[in-house]
Amino acid sequence: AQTTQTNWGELIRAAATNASLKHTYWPEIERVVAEQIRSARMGLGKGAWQLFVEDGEMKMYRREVEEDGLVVDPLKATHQVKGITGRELCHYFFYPEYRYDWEGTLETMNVVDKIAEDTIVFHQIHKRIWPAAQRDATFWSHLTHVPDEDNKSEDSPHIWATVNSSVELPSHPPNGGKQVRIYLTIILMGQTIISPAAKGRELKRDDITCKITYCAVVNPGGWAPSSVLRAVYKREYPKFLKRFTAYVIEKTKNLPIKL
Ligand code: 18C
Repeated sequence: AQTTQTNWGELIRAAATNASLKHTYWPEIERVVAEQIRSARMGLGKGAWQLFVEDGEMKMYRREVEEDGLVVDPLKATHQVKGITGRELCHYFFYPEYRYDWEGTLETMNVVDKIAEDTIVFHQIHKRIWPAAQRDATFWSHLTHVPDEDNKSEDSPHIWATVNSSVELPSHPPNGGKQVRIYLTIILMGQTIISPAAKGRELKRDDITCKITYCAVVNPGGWAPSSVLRAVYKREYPKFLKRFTAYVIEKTKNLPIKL
């Protein structure tokens, strides 16, 4: 009941930089980010979601949905990783300087506009999959954090999230080049759990676990054979989440913990 009352918009605004708040995108960013956090925090509910990948702590669920004959299956994944924080997780997902290190589907990535320290606009061209046309995407990305409703004590770490959502850019019209434009809405969210054993002493990486939720809806934008598309995402989503979390563990293992 508590969750339904939470004013996510207000919490997202409180975390945002002034430059983001002043930008024309802000009302949309606030709306989409709030909606994504709300739905990522919601459990799987009854029915509908089918488990299609299970690998240790990592679980991936999908709903089979088609729009105008195109597969747009929503994905919801949960994972748990020891030794990293939600903040660190979202840091490496958000900032462009790390993207080529972990994003296996990328051909090129360009920062179109750095609106603020917490909002960046990207144009990405992705690898082509035969026999479909190559895809590209234009989207804003916003990094935020909100208090953890499950753990309300003053000093408990915030939940961190990065949300990516498609946006039209006059400078990069869809289907202008040889790529077909895809449309995406994605959230990566991390909640840091601290072992009670760490109370009263210095925190070590062994004491922390990051509970991860990743949700994605990708509209392929144009023709792509359904069976190939479902086979591709079944391979790519788990590959991404495993590779990316391993990357964050590696990058942070000798750094001070950032809660
Ligand atoms: O969230 C992720 N990455 C973010 C930063 O890049 C960002 C980007 C998301 C776009 C992902 C969609 C890319 C599709 C392009 C085709 C796939 C190429 C595969 C290359 C294989 C070598 O938010 C992590 C993303 C994890 C990967 C998700 C794959 C989802 C596939 C969905 C299919 C949509 C396009 C279909 C193309 C036609 C295929 C027959």
